[in-house]
Amino acid sequence: MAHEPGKIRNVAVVGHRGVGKTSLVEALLFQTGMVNRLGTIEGGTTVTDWDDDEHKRQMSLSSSLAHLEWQGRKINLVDAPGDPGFQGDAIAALRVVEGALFVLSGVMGVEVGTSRQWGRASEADLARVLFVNMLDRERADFFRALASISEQLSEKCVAVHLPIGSEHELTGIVDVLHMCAYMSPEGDKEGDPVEIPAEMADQAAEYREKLLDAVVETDEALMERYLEGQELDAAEVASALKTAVTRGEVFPVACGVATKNLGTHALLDLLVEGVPSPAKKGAPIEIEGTGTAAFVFKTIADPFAGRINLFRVLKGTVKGDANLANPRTHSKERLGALMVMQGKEHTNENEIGEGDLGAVAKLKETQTGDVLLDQEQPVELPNLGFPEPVMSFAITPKAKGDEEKMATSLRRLAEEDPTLLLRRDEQTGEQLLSGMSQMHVEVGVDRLKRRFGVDVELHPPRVPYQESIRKESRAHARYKKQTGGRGQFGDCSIVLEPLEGHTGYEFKDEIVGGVIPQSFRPAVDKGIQEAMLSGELAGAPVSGVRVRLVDGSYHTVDSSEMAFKIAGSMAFKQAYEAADPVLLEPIMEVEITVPDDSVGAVNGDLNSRRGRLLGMEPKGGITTVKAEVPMAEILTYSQSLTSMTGGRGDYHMHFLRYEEVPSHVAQKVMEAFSKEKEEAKV
Ligand SMILES: Nc1nc2c(ncn2[C@@H]2O[C@H](COP(=O)(O)OP(=O)(O)OP(=O)(O)O)[C@@H](O)[C@H]2O)c(=O)[nH]1
Ligand SMILES: [Mg+2]
Repeated sequence: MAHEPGKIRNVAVVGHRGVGKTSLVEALLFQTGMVNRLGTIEGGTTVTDWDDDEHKRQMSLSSSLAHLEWQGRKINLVDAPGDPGFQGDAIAALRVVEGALFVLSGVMGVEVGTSRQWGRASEADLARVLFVNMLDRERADFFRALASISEQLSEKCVAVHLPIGSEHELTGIVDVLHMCAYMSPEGDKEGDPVEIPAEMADQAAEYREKLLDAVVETDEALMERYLEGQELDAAEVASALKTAVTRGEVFPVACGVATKNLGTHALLDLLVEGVPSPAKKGAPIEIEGTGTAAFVFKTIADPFAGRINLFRVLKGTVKGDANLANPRTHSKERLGALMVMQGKEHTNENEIGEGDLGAVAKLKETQTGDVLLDQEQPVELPNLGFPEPVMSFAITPKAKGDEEKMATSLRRLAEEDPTLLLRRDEQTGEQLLSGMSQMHVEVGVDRLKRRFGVDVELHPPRVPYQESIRKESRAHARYKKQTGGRGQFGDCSIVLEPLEGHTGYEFKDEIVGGVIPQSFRPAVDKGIQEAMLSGELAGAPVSGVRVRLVDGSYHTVDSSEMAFKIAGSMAFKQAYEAADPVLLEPIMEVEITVPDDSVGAVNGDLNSRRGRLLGMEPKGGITTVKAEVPMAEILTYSQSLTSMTGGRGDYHMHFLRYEEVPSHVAQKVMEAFSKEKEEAKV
């Protein structure tokens, strides 16, 4: 039986890396009896971190789906990875839900990842509930975290729960909405609410007042009565809060300890009350004019079960064994059994109703980002806005002959994760695997081996240098071979001129009086273009050159296209040497987000990478640094940033333009090139 859309809550669990999202999902499942014991990250026993690679690294690497029942509602939880390398999954998760549960560390407060996800949740206009976790840890401080939340995320964030005690003496939480308390179950099921301990009475009253202030702010009628000094009853406040939260006018801040299952009872209440149902909010992605529509937000490439697609029903009811159209591939997909996922486990269902999340296995071509419709019609596919990969490695199979297998397996991994990209660099000829971080690419490599049995090696990629010229030059070349029979004769004079910005190529035919017949002139051009593919400095392609073909001569019998091609290439090489050739390198624009206290280290480091600072934007403890940095210097930045910021930094970059390489650096590149050439000869 499908669930009524009004009784469903879809929640993406997001936040910075390692703040306890997966542990919290586990606690919620445990509290509601979906699992019988509270699994742990350390034991590799949580429902939503089920992959071997996740166990090995003790972190989430992809989104995982779970569900539970509370107060007669079905809550779907999408446990998203916090690491920026895997943010593609978090981005997609935020597109299929009505609400986001932001988990924060009580020690760290708001972090780079929190702010970034918050921005995305704002764009999607989601209801948001916050949970300050890890309050049992040393140096955890709920009120400090709360201050960072209201300063850096939104002033509309307001505490609804308070800790009783702190750090290792934390004994429970107070719920100032329902004016009750929960004592720490220390890993057991949380019991029913109890009375607020006497020593907490004043603080509870103070925060109750703050909560009321925030709530009446959103409700005029209530505000009037409140100002007149009338007592507002609990049900009224709860209902006004509920409305405000569902509309995104108030963001309640809860707290607790995921690993002890403290705070889950009150949190579940908040999710049911605060997150709007699909019936209330309407589909997060609009598809016009169709009866049934589902959106695939995640694809899992499993070598045994085949491909599994996780989807959200946008409209209508998806039935098992239905034939649905995929407008991207213009093909029909026959659905097999439908599944409701609980981590890696599933139960079969006959149908998945509107607003619900489900899964289906073994579709032929459907992948992340696709929609499935009851009938084919042109639709604009929702743009998930995945960021561009920021770093690339050259990838080669360890065993010769595995190239094809490597490519097909990587293509399957890319279906699962569109931010993992395999492409061939036309210039360097290398296969490049690009991803969002070094770890992201390395996890891809682990999966290649584990799932597809392909062993590969990663190397830093070659920098796609270019070459160009800085002044005009002229050369004359004659290619002549006359040794019995038909000979070869080509002869030309050319002038090279630099083009603006070191880009482009122009060929100007300025031959007068037919000193080279019309039919041979294109051959000169061709010869030059071939010579330009590999410049003399570092074997890099030459650009930014205008060639004028100004003079030449020919022989009625011996001249041929081939001879003029060779003459053109010879002339170019001569002229190039005289034209003050220069090496060009790609410059990247880099945007780095780091905690304020790392800005000094990061800027110093950029300086040593020949970076140019473009600007800095501090915002509530986190600074965005923009800079231009040569690609050659930033190939392995991921590791350095992690060590400079203790894993709290994040960056992305894109290609900007080519620039001349400073001569002392160019010297080294050229030396390396000639050494390589020597070695190749041996
Ligand atoms: N002391 C304490 N440790 C916690 C708490 N919650 C989680 N942890 C620990 O923190 C670590 C990270 O927990 P996860 O649940 O994997 O965090 P996450 O946010 O899912 O991490 P990613 O998905 O990788 O971003 C694990 O070692 C947990 O045992 C908590 O409330 N208190
Ligand atoms: Mg996790």
